[in-house]
Amino acid sequence: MLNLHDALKHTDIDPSLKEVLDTIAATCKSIGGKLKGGALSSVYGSESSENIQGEVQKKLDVVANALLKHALLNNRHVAGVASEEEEDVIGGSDEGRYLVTFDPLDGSSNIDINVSVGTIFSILPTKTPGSQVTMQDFLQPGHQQVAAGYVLYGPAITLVLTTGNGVDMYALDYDGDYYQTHKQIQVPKATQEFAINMSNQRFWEAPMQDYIADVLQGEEGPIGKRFNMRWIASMVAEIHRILTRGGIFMYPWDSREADKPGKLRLMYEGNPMSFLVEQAGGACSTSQGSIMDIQPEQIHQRVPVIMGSKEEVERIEVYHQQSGD
Ligand code: AHM
Ligand code: MG
Repeated sequence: MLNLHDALKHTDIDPSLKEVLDTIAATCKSIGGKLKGGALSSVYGSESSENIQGEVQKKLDVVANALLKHALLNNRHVAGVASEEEEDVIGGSDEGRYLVTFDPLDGSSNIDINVSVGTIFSILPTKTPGSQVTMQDFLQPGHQQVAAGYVLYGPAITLVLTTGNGVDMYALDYDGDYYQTHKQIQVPKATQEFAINMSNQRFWEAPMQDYIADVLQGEEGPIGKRFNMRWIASMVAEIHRILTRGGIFMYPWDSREADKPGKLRLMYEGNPMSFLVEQAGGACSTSQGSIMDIQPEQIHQRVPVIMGSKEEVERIEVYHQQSGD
């Protein structure tokens, strides 16, 4: 079976980008090792600190962030990093050609209960090689990404990657190497499975409320088919399910906090997951248009997210267009 290193060797991507991907893959192996140790690794529980998002940090959020930051800043091809857990961007090598943004441990509420979590990453080109990076350098729309992926720490540790030429999956074997298990995966166009946190229903906009109400009516409603629902509260696990068997994942705009249009972050979650889903033939939307077309204004900006099987994403966009919202 082809390991990650050899699989990347057979592509025509820039060798320095391959080295960045190798660094991420190796670091995620260490993060996965800590998770596998569970309570024995002393990584359960929370820190007394809050991150820039105003969320209490889990111990493993801090550990995973430190591991990725250290490894990437020691890679000479990395010009800078931005993390969901860091207030500011951090400059790296002057000769670096790549910027890496990451959510070191997504789905943190699942750490202490031993349910799947993941690391999400996005790689952007440096616009100003040779000079110290600034926040501005990172503020590129998602369609500029040169690579994106995640590592799912589930029953198997799985790396899912795109470099803009489809989506491939790798599983971490006992020998410590990632081996390719799936090539060019495709999200089925139609689905009967949806994922949304229903407890936020009353805070959604009217078209989202209408769509879910119709979904819940099943074959007797206007959509005319019966749906199943899943909610793991771990975006990596939800997107992995969707890449594997189809479905739709939504964290839409809600009115809970005026300054947060949705919970998820554009640079660490919205863009990399959109790149993967679109590369696998799925669709992604804010409900008003493409996530990857958004010109970011802030590194930690939030975005409403609707992604997965194309037919269903398009249907939700129609609900919004018809209401004018
Ligand atoms: P995190 O990056 O702080 O872990 O938050 C992101 C996670 C997503 O993985 C998941 O889809 C969502 O938060 C779950 O949120 P909620 O607890 O509101 O259902
Ligand atoms: Mg996250």
